[in-house]
Amino acid sequence: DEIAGRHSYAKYNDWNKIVSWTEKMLEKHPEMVSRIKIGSTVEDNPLYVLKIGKKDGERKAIFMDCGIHAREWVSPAFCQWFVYQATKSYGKNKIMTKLLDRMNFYVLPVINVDGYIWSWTQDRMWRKNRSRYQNSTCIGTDLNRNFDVSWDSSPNTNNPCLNVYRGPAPESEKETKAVTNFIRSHLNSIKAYITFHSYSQMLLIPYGYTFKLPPNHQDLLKVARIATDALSTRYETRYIYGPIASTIYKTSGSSLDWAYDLGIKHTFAFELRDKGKSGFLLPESRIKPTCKETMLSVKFIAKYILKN
Ligand code: ING
Ligand code: ZN
Repeated sequence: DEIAGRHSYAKYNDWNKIVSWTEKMLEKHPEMVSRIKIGSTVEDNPLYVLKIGKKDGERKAIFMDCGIHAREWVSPAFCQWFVYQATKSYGKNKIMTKLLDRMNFYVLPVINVDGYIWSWTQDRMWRKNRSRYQNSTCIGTDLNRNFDVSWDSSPNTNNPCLNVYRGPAPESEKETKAVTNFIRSHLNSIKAYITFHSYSQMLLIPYGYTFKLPPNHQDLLKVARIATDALSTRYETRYIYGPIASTIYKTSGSSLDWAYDLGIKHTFAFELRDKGKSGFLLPESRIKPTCKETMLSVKFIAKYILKN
């Protein structure tokens, strides 16, 4: 509405603005964008995936999600930017045109919709979703500990009052279930999985639940190195890269490890800007630069997936 203002790529957009933005993308690019409702949240908000690219036939695909953690606002901002830039540069930018001719991108702009709304209306530092379980007065499950991969193997994740609560069972959360069902049913085409968090300036690869390295570690490490090099070309932003466990910390039940062990051999997690100065409260003036540099990285990963 008038008072709240319009959707902007240079600002953080609330959930209502993001929903109407998905509609705008559909209207603007009907031949290139479709919207799939993959499920709904605990509070009955819709979970929308935007499919970008040609609509006919089966193509290689990359699945990307943003906003698994409520307070990491620059993450959904990137997913919106990605859809905008990709559709806008089709037919103009040679690389993007080739990518969209030959592959599909599935973009989930906000997974944790209920938490995102809560972070706008009640608690800016909220991380988890908003589910409740009878045996605790504490609210919320950390969706990035709720996936069915070494679930419950790290300390503290069994405490409903902590930020890393794993939930009462693997895939107990509707948001997790919606994503895993969608990915499982598109496993033939999905060749890469990319998830966006903030903050720390890192590009993470498997594993989080073990210090063991996956069979194609060298490959993933090389892609991560070149992707972070590409990112830094724009503003010299420094990213570090490496396996989750040795680069940030050990984690169990993460979406990245789950997707990898399901058979998607190229999985990446971005920890976007910054390194802690503003942390989750990254100023709006930093949104566009963050998105522009990250785009270079994602484009490189997509080119690599197309070739290999
Ligand atoms: N960090 C992530 C977290 O879930 C992470 C780190 C990313 C772990 C990907 C596993 C997989 O703790 C933040 N900031 O949320
Ligand atoms: Zn996060």
